[in-house]
Amino acid sequence: MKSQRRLPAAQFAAKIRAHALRMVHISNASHIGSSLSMADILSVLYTGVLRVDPGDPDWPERDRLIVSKGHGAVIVYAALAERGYFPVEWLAEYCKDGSKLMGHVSHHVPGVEVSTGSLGHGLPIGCGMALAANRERKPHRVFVILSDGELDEGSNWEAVLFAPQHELDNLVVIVDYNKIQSFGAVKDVLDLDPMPAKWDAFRWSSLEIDGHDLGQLESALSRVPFEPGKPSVIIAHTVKGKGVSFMENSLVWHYRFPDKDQLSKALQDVELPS
Ligand SMILES: Cc1ncc(C[n+]2csc(CCOP(=O)(O)OP(=O)(O)O)c2C)c(N)n1
Ligand SMILES: [Mg+2]
Repeated sequence: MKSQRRLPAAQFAAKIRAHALRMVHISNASHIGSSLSMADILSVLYTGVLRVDPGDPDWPERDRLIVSKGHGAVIVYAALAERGYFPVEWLAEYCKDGSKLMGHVSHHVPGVEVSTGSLGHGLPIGCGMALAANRERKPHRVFVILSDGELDEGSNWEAVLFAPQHELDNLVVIVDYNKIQSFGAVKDVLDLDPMPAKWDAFRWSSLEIDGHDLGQLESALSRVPFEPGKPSVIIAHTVKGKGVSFMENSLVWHYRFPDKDQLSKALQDVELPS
């Protein structure tokens, strides 16, 4: 496996937030709040946790990452570009006719394992991949990022039931628990609390963390599985729109895209202090 240039997670996160903001501005696309919400999770995964080789995206022993909330495509593509899977220049073509980068996460893009966007499919697929790896005695892990509103889909709960039965301790779920879905607060649409108790009752090993604290993310992700023989779930408390003052915890930025002035303000917000 070739060695790759790695940026520290904070610097990586600032870069991908800025890319994502420019991408939705250029393409008039939605889901910037959703994307900013998982920027820190993706940054920690790609700067230290995932055993992958961007020079050989199909390396059989690579860890698999499924971003089930495929509407957050801009931040996924930005992370893949910054990690070296394809040129950063591709990002400017996001969502344009003929572009390699389609609106939702697509497996035609180097580094993407599974096309997602229709919510509720990432975890069932991840269970299958983890089961196959165990049966074939392969060492790779399977990581799945779920959104909270996505957990309204019943298919997730079949998979949550399935994974402990098959002792899939090579499977790690990260729930991007930002408390907002497309048209309202999660607690008003379909309340998920108490979250850890639900997963524990299904015989997963759970951990609650601040999903924007890079140290907590690194520590949690570096010690999976939490218990041998059990799948792990990290319930990451996050903020929709994290990093941009006027987007944080705001429902409208699920669909809205920034105009020129808003983009320039947002880019200042996400810049790291020098
Ligand atoms: C099966 C399915 N139904 C509906 C949608 C439309 N949709 C796109 S994003 C979204 C919900 C977003 O809320 P959440 O899952 O909490 O994700 P967040 O953006 O907060 O990360 C919905 C319902 C979809 N993509 N798939
Ligand atoms: Mg949400």
